[in-house]
Amino acid sequence: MKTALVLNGPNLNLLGTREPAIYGAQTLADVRALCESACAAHGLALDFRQSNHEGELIDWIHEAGRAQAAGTLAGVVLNAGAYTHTSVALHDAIKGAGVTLIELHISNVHAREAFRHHSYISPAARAVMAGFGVQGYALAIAGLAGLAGS
Ligand code: CA2
Repeated sequence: MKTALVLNGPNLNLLGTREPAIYGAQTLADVRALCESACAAHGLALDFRQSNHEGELIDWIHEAGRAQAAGTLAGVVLNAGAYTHTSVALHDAIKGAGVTLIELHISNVHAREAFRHHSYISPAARAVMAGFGVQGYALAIAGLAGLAGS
């Protein structure tokens, strides 16, 4: 059984505590449970992580590249949070790792402030999903399973 790695970036540990009009009322623990169900439905194991540190996210993407090359990983779903709009380093990490990665956003970033309209992740991602709320995580896992043929 292959694994889906779901990575969450800065401040996503605050989900469900503030800004419910934008991000909904569900916590990151709820999102993990939703991802567990989605992975189970698609015959995937789940590895679910969150970090507020750019370098840690980069290390995890490198690890994912090695795991995918070894045949144990289906790919990555990445909500890079605000690093989406700032991080050339994450862009380079995704390219360098050669990993199949789906960029995910809970909110429709294109309907928000102009500074959220540009993503450094998108050119390195296999697919992009935004605006489905936390349900987008399940949709992205289904998409990853389809790409991986599981
Ligand atoms: O819509 C998304 O998923 C975002 O990636 C979320 C990021 C934001 O910077 C991106 O532009 C879009 C923010 C994550 C922080 O989430 C919070 C949740 C509750 C309270 C405060 C922050």
